Amino acid sequence: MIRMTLHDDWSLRAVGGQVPDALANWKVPAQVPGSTHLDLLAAGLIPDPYLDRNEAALTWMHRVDWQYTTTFRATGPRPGERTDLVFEGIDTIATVELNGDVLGHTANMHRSYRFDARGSLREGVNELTVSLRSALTHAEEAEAQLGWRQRAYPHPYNALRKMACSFGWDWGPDLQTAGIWKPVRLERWEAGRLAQVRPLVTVDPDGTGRVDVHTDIDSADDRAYTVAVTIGDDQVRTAVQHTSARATLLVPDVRLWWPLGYGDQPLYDLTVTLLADGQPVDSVRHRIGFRTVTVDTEPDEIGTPFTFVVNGKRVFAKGANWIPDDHFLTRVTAQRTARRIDQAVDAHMNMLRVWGGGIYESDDFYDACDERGVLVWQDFPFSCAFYAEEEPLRHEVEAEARENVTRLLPHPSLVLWNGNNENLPAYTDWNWRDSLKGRSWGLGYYTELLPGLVAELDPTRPYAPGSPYSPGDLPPNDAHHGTRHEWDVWNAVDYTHYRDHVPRFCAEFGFQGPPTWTTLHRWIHDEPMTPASPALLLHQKAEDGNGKLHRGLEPHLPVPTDLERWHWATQLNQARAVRFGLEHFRSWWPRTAGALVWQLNDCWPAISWSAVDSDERPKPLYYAIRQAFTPRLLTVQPREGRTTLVAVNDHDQPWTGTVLATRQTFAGEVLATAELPLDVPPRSTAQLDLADDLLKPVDPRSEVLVAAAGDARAHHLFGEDRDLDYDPAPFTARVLPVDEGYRIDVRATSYVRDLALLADKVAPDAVVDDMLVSLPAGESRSFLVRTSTNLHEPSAFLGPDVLCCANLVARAAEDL
Ligand code: BMA
Repeated sequence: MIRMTLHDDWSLRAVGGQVPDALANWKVPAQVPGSTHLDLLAAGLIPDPYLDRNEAALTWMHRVDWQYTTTFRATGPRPGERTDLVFEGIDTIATVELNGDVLGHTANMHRSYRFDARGSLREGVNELTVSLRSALTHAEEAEAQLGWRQRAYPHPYNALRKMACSFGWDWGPDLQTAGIWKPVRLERWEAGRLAQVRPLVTVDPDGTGRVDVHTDIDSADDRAYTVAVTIGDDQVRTAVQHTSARATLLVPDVRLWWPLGYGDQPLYDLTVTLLADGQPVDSVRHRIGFRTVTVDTEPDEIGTPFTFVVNGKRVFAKGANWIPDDHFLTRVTAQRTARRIDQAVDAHMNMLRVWGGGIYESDDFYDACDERGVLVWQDFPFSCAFYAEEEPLRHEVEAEARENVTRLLPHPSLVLWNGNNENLPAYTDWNWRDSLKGRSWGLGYYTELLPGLVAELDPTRPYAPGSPYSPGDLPPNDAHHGTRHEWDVWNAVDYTHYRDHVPRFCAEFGFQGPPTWTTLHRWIHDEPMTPASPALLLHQKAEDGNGKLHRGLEPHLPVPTDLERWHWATQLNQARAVRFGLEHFRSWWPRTAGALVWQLNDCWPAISWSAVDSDERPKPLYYAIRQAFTPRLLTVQPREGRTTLVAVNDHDQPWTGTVLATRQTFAGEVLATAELPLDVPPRSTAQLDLADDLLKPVDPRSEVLVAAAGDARAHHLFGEDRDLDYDPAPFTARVLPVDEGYRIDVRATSYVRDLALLADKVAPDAVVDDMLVSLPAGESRSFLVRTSTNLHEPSAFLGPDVLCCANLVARAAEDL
């Protein structure tokens, strides 16, 4: 097998559509893998699409037809030799020609394509052309043929198989990508090749690892074919019957792969080799991990749980939803992906959900999750829309599902296939049903086609029809059954209403906030910049986004008029809203068995629900998530009409000791104390009663309840910030240079609520180790800021809008 990568010497030109005069008749060098926006940007023909209002100025690109061309040298085909042109991914509607011969057409970004090039490949120079039609124009025509179907956004993303958010979303730009987005190569082979390899990995009850390898081969002639499966020193061989073979390899006393926080992630190298007449002709390698996974959905006295069970252990899924990490997918390197997943790991996340408006994630993504013990829930790419079940869509759906299930199943991190995002409530709850007028809407994909394919190809893994989902005729978002998306908070009610429901698994919930100050100012240059200035508003994609931000803030903190204070207050409120939800969900384990925050990452600079912004900087929300996901959490929660303390022990060891609880004034005078014995078994929660004298303040405006056990802390206030008598300048601080950057020592002179160091304001590369820390009067805390910037004035870290806290924005400016 000879593989020749074809990534060099590509050029790009527009061949149809309305191109601005200045761009007519050009041809630019093109990157493959890549996309048209990036090529035009590199050639200086368009401005950066993420900057200010450029997105709106680039809508002409929606209607353009493009042509990618390259030449490459090759020897002509030899007798008996097979020559295939392999495209791992084309975005999206394309005709592929080699030396003027049409090799085929493509219509699905989620698939790869293999074209037989034997009749067209020449000795010497070959010309390869990929002509792309406007995906939008194609989708509109497809929709006219299939019938209109409801969707959450204007363009008919549901009429073709292309990443849905490519056409814009409530956190993403409407910059329609086009290009050859994955590798392309010429494969030359004789005898045979491995067309498909499916290693199904399980663990027998006695601890023996079992790999069942299913292979399909493509053969060029009639030899004796054998498949060899190797792990370390162990090998099994099996003869190919017709075109397929199955071999089982057992690994006694195998080391188990565990989710983060439960154990190690040993990975084993698996090699599958195809031999023709005893000679190796092709091979495939995978790194596999041995573990079992199920989802417990056995009805119980409350309803229907949704609890992941890995290697027999019930797991509370602590995690977030994952969207494409850059709207221009080809810029997402393995390193960038690994940094993002490291951030998830540092925040104690053991699960990421790859959301269905994006893609089947990359092998880089899955490799990083395999290595770190991050469980992955993969949606099939269907989101917030009705989808036709007729041709030509149907066979595309089947083809992409077959291919991607096969591609991703070797990864131990993958623990769930999920049919779609929110299409079931779209049918039952969103008043969309009547618009169908009897047309298909995708149900057959989610309840028959996709589960059938998973059962056929990947029978070791659980499948869920959708997210959210409840079994039978129940409303899909029923809190007592299956998965739930909690969006009343953010859309309609205050975040304290998270406590209205105890879902069995909260697969989505979240709250918006702006990106970090530095990211905001790198991409937006409104003069003056306000929350409603034109470029900033273009980067706020949610319906009535700023209205919801402000209505969500007002019950807690006044909405500042000054931009910098507004920025801090809205970031803080985002963090608090999600922390409130997370502590509630965790406190209900094992009834609630998962909390996935919407959303970990961003795909462009935006006011969005993300914890990490598009320039990779953690927002205050990120720190709040990390604190709320700490393995040992103390949280004050209502139970049966009382205020209690819940201790959550997400650890294999019991949590024992003493909780010291005090009610004290903001000035530091202790008014009541109690010592509460703590004894929480592994992976469980315990409720601790709080005596009345801890809970009944003399002056609710100036007292706080603090409960502490080791590093775990819970703070409970007796009113909303805007009603409390905080000292607006409650601490002293100093800054010292240290090896990694700077250390900031803070001492509370009065109660400090949610102290944060917005370090990027001082140096763009500066990152602080913790924030949103509350300090009772008299307590000290040091923060480490990592930066390689040598600062002339490190005291800038102590500025009021850098080292800030809730006290700063708790009162409206006019009240101070
Ligand atoms: C959820 C997601 C996305 C959306 C998010 C925020 O429903 O599935 O569709 O971006 O809400 O509105």
